[in-house]
Amino acid sequence: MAANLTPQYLKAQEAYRRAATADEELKWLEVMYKEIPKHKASEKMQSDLKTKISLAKKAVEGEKKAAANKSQPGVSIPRQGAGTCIILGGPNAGKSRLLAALTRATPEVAPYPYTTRTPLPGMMAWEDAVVQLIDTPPITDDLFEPYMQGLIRGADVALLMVDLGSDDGIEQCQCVLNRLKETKTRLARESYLDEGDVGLSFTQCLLVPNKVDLPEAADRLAMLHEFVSLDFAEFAVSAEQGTGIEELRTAIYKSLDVVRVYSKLPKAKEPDMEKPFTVRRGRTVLDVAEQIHKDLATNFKFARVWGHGVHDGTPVKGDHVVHDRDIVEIHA
Ligand SMILES: Nc1nc2c(ncn2[C@@H]2O[C@H](COP(=O)(O)OP(=O)(O)O)[C@@H](O)[C@H]2O)c(=O)[nH]1
Ligand SMILES: [Mg+2]
Repeated sequence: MAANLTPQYLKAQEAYRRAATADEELKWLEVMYKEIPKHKASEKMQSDLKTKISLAKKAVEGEKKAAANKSQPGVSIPRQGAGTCIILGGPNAGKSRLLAALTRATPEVAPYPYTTRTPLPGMMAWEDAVVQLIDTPPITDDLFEPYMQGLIRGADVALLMVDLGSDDGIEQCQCVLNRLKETKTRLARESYLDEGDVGLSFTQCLLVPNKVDLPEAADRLAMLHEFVSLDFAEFAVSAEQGTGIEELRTAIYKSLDVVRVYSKLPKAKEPDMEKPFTVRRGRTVLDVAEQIHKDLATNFKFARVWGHGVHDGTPVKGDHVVHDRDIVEIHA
């Protein structure tokens, strides 16, 4: 990119991509505008941002009016763990069964559609890290809950489940994609923000054909490949019998692209190896400090790191990039 964008700008841009409301969009656009380097090379970006800010302001007004007319209560689920994965699909695809297979949550699983009426989170373990999964009501021609867009944008990854146990499974999967095409929230191989279109946000998606244990599943999977052009990484499973479930578990964790870091208190002899902190790959000890406590980042002096490329608690500055399984001791 022409303009030298700061880490603060990039973080705000990522938050903007995930914004579930116009209010949030406006907040992050304003941070992006504040953070963008003001020079010739970034003039076009600056004026684009100004346009987006004024559009967002109008949208905020619209939202206020809608709220005053009291339409639907919003649904927001506090983020937990190393990242959030939302389970999507048509009716009976096995979304709830998959949540039950990957977590200790106990959603209602039933052989009839529309059992799941509200989003239900559960925590999925991967080694010593945990990922938040969210089971959701189906998306169909008749049903597309208004809060779903916000949940999808806010998620780090989405699973699009396909019911290989029914002749309607492929069409129902296509229907989910069609409904999303009517909105500014879409699925793609990677998460990104379409800079050319205001608010058009893509969430990374894994395709999960389910019920491979059934005899007709193989033929239906071949049909899915033939008739639906999908560019997602694919993990076929049987949520009921466990086939492919561990591969999917690992793929979900890996898709977050985070590293685990263990913290050690300056006075403690040993680090806390029980529960890692997680930050995006490429992030720094300062980002780790922020995760632990806001004050720790504000008052950061230096850190000692044990791990990749550093030995014996080498002192490092805030911009030192952390690696998976590093031990970090922060001094403030
Ligand atoms: N044979 C088979 N049936 C499954 C599998 N996963 C889910 N089911 C069944 O499909 C039906 C719908 O499952 P459910 O999880 O409630 O679907 P949801 O509507 O997408 O949440 C239930 O009867 C499940 O027992 C699977 O892997 N194999
Ligand atoms: Mg369900």
